Amino acid sequence: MLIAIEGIDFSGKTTQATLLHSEVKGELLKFPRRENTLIMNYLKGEKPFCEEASFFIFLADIIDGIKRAERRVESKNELVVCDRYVYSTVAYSKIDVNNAKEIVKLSPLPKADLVVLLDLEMEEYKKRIGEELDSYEKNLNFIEKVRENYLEMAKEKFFAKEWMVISSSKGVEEIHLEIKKKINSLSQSI
Ligand code: ATM
Repeated sequence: MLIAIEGIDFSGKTTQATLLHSEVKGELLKFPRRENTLIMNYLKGEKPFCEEASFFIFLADIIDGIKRAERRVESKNELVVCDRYVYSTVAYSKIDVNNAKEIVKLSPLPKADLVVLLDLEMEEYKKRIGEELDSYEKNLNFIEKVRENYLEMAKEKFFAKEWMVISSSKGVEEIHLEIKKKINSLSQSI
């Protein structure tokens, strides 16, 4: 099974993905992969490629990572937990979002069995970035757009068997239990 944990920065994705992975049989994949120096350099502000190309490079990173975990993705008894998946590629896309969705649908990637969207409201986001606000403030409009893109995908149930939206303002344990409950109900219905 493939479970994607999604959301804007500071929404608690890594905490939830790690917690879930620690309790189930399977694998944890974090995208973009840290060993992908091309992407890491891009995220550091270097310009190894243009913004439009970034969509395809992030997508290629995911395709390669998922291909290597294919056997587990197809297994009913193992969970591949992704800390970000193609929903990030669409939500953060520097190309038109509708085109981005069409390209994802045409890609060789599997749909997630469940997407967990940890939804963080902008006011709470500003509080969580705290002293880093100055460096991020210029990006607030972009982050707001990313959040809207995520909520739109959840509404459309884009490219996944199930979506669940959970408020990031809930406690870590409460969110974790909600996710586990949902996965248990999905496993029983497979
Ligand atoms: P993490 O901090 O979760 O590792 O993600 C790094 C950035 O990569 C994140 N940016 N911010 N804020 C989201 C971005 N990203 C994309 O733009 N496209 C993608 O396909 C993925 C997986 C991440």
